[in-house]
Amino acid sequence: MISGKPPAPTEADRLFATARAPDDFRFDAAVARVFPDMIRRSVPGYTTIIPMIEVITERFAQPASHCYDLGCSLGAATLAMRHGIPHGDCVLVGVDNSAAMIERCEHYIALDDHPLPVTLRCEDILQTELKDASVTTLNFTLQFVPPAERTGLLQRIAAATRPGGALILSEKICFESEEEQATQTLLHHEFKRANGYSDLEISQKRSALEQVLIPETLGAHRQRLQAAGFDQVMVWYQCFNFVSILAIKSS
Ligand code: GEK
Repeated sequence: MISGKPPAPTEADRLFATARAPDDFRFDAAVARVFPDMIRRSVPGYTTIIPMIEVITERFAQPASHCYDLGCSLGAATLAMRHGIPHGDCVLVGVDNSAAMIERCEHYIALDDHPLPVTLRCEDILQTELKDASVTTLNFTLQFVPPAERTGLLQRIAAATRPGGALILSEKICFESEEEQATQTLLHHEFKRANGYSDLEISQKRSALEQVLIPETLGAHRQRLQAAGFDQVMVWYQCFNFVSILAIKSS
């Protein structure tokens, strides 16, 4: 039975509701406060992906291994992993470089009564020591890592992963076909409208993310994961321009 409960929205996201000077998006205290509401209303499939991380973790977590949630924000995926890990001797680590996120994450982890300890680290995932891993999650985090650093990070994750272990990689993607790009973007914006965001909110958020969230094609992700050392790479979820990939290291 799926038992992890992600942080519930307490404050509505109105951050882009009024006209503001153009500025790059940052994971600061204002974003951390509204984050549960923001991510549910902005990322198609997020509310399905989180409970499925629990299911996938249960299948791939190995006894006495490390499990990592890289870019954990408020700990939604960390909590899903905690509830999915069937071994009491696993080490579960959540990492985020936003102090505002980690502070709130500590609160949500403390509210959850599962006995498996969680170690939270406020640091850049590019600096995180990774070892003896069975499950690693990058749930909409890699897209914020500078493109030139992505290969090195995935190589380090693959090298740290035990045979039979897995990486769950969720990302916003872009498309080679201009037509598909236009249609999927339109559908994503319709999803946001249906969730109560105005045209002003959608366009201001889009501009703020332009230099910060750099999506890549599914083909680029597949190729890099295979080159990094994952033997099976499969899309297990897609909704519009958002996907989640399961990458398994079999040898
Ligand atoms: C969830 N996984 O709810 N090092 C550490 N953290 C980083 C880095 C970095 N280099 N770059 C970005 N972050 C979460 C959602 S949100 C996705 C992840 C989104 C962190 C950043 O501070 C933020 O908390 C998170 O990655 C991305 O399942 O907002 O679309």
